[in-house]
Amino acid sequence: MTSIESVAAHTSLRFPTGFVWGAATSAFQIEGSTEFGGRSPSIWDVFCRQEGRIADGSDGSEACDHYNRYRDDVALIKELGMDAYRFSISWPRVIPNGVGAINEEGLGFYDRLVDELLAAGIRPLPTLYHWDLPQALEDRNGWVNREVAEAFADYASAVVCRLADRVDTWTTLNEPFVVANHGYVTGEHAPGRTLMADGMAASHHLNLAHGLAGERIRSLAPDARLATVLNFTPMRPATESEVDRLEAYHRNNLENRWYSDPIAGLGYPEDTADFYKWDCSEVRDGDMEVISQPIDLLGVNFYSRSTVSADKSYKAPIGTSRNAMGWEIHPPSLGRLLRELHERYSFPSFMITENGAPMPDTVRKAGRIEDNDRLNYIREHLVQVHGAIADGVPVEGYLVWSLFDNFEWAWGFGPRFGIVEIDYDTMARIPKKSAEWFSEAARVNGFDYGHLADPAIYWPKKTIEDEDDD
Ligand code: IFM
Repeated sequence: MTSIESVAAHTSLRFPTGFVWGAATSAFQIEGSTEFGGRSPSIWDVFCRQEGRIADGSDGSEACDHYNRYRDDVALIKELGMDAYRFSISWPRVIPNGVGAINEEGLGFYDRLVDELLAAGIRPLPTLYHWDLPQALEDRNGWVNREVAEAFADYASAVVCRLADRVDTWTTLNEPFVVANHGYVTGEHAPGRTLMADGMAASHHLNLAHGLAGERIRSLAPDARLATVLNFTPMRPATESEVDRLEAYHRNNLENRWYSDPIAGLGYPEDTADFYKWDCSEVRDGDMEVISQPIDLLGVNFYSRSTVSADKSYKAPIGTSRNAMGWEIHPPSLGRLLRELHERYSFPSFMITENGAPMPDTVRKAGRIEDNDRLNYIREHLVQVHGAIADGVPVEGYLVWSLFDNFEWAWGFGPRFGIVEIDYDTMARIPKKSAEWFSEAARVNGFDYGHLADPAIYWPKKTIEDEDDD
């Protein structure tokens, strides 16, 4: 990366040459056509059919109909001037039984998508697993079963063999914490299971899956870069009480370090394993070495921070700025997080692989949604990224979540994260004001920003330790 000018005196932010501007989606959230092209049911198809699981009773069978409209969608991404597009590959489309025969029609879809992107000058950034486990593998105990990690490596090999000549960066998993926690502990996500011990076993097998697939990627595509995508939610205790601090400490270890620490060779935070009563019996000799092979890029998904209390009835104070799903909006936490990740780990590079917000999207002018709130959210977070880069954190790009309004898992289609509106009646794609702003920012590799007279907005490094968190 080229050097970046000192930011404090400027009102015009410019990112380093080559900074990547793009958008992200995932297969189940946008593709639809879940019963076509030889795809088998995933855990999400089954979960959606269970009474009460999805807030609006919806499912992913149509979603944004991207499976049929991918050519137009790629044209739109190009029109928006994006450098890269992050999407996920659906395991049940490619290997319907989870193991064994490859479904040519399914793999062919991603082959064509990658070609279409490249022809449009857009860099494809595929993620191999974004939550849609083939149900056939859940029937064998899902991620609680070690064999699923091995099956994932075989699936990864099949995809990499086919696309390696056109993909420069392979991402193994998206947000394994959410997979293990929401899927196996709280039950709010598919497969809807609720046992802490299962969640802990799943977490190790997800780490192992990353490692085993990583080995395959290294041998099949030696020139490609290996990446994984983790979500980070900085934690702060609600009060200074010992119990709140302890709760925040272990939650932080479980949500924010459980995947990155082992990859960085630091192992699992042991006291937190004890706290959650995990005896580590799933960890076999050699696993931690497989998991800790070097990665080239850590994808950072960031949305919010959490205020943690040991008191389950704790309610955050009214007045905090929140998105339409109630998540606190706190951009400085992103700048701080990036500096902390860089200090803690020696990963060569970071990319913001998801950041964005569901907003009410009620104001419309001349047929277009005037989403100033989303635009501000994105801009304020980009300011933080810029500040972190200025402090030496190697952040190579920013991908907004999401390109489209889409299926927001247990929330259904209610929350709208897109910078492009989807009219679900007509499937029309209508760029919102934030999309136009983002497109211009991508074009000039930055944006004008009015408040830089206040350098504190950058969360300068020297104040990390002693800042007051408000
Ligand atoms: O929609 C999800 C995405 O699939 C994973 N990261 C968080 C997003 C918003 O909840």
